Amino acid sequence: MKASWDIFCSVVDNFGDIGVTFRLARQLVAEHDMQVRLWVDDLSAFVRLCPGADPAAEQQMQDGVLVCHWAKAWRPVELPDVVVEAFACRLPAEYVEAMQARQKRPLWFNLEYLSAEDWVSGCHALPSIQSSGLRKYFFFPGFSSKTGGLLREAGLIQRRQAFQADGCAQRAFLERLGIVPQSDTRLISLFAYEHPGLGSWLDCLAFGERKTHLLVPEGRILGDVQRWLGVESLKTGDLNQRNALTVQVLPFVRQEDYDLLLWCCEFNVVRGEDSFVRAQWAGRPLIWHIYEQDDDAHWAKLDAFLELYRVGLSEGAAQALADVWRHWNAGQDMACSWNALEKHRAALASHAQRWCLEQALQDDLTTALVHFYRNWI
Ligand code: TRH
Repeated sequence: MKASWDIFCSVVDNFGDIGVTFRLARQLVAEHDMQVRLWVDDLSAFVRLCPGADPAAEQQMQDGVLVCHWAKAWRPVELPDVVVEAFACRLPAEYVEAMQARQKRPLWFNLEYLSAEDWVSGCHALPSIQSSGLRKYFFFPGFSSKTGGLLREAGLIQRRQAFQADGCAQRAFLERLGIVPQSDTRLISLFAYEHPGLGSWLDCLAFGERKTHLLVPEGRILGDVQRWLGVESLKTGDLNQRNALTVQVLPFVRQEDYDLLLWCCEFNVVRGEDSFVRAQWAGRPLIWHIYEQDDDAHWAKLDAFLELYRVGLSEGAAQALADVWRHWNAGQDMACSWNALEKHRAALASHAQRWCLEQALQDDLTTALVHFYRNWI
């Protein structure tokens, strides 16, 4: 009989919470033959990632996952074998009571946010005894074999490599989004939070030596782009050119298509958690716009990742990359750091490939969760 999993997702803001949990749910079904319910409190965020979905449905089947609306008033359900509480979202009290009352208790995970910090490997997979007496295991995604690894579907890297070697497939995909790539122009994608210094980066691209076609999915950065362009409005499909820079606004596409977009681009600006990981699997250089935390905890996370990522880069390239990421995340002027980074383009491109292949040697996060479950029963 298939093991059953409940994954709970509370959408804090943005798309990362639902992006990660839906990805995990689909992979459990597709690759591990699990039966999965995904409980989501805000289906409107889900519909953006999965355009065929119904924002009003109490329950719906999407890619083999039973997606259920997590309503405030909890109605009892049959308990599964495994419960994943994503990002400490707090399970319904009645649900926890039911877990406690059951003779064979489910395995309970808290799936944590991604971090490259050292302490993560010491805390990964440790149980914590709850006041209810139940054990909750803290499962940390991460970049070393002492963590739970990263979400990565089977065959992803091979599919990505084949796509990047196939110009026709790339052109057909880009055409579907209304993009006409030019052979003398590089593609860069931009998915980021607001950035007061963005104009300085766009200036660099507009007055740079190489032509750039910047692809901007609808989202929070559009206001800054619009201000720099000096246009009254900016909507999906708009195309504006300023010297060497063409800016095109794209629709927010389904997750699978967002991967293809990253794979087509020479450089990607990504944010949060899930797009950050997907850009690494794209094997191309990136800027990470990290999700800002109230207590500035994100700076330690950014530095911890840079510390890992820089291994194998020359001192100059590592410094240029760190400067660009820090300036971007501080909302500062980008001119000096970006121009310095451009000089290391080739080295950063081969490094991104190496990093991706190295990371892909580890078990993926879903497989790690399933192994843990199998060892636990
Ligand atoms: O949307 P985010 O900023 O989410 C954030 C982070 O996860 C952060 O860690 C968390 O604390 C906060 O939310 C609450 O960035 P992220 O994680 O990259 O999620 C975006 C998702 O949207 C990802 O699954 C990729 C997907 N996406 C598409 O499916 N289509 C698109 O066109 C784009 C641009 C993104």
